[in-house]
Amino acid sequence: KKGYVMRKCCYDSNAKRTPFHKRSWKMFYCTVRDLVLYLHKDENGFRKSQMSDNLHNAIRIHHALATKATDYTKKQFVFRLQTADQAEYLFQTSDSKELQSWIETINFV
Ligand code: I3P
Repeated sequence: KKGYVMRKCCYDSNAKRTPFHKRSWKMFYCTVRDLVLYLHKDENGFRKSQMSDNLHNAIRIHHALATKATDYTKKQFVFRLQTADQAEYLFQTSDSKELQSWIETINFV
């Protein structure tokens, strides 16, 4: 699965609260491949970037959990992603169908 989404970091690995200046919403072109969610600036990011860039902009989704963020009321169509290493992110999608599709993709890979 691929597409543009907005991302907000809440907790870095080991449940460490993300620093204030890194908690803003930012748009990414996301690609799920081989149990990893890659985040790039646009569609060309994957092709153009070095493998090291890909690793840097990646969230491992093996043993991760995506759930509707019903408690986050500032935006619509948002899901929470909790990773195995205890990082936590919010992702805003475009509509309820996309929301469901991202959640299923992440949970069922
Ligand atoms: C953040 C930005 C985010 C906000 C976050 C701020 O500031 O305003 O939109 O999250 O709040 O820290 P900055 O742009 O200076 O990085 P919300 O949209 O969820 O309010 P937070 O500190 O409560 O995470």
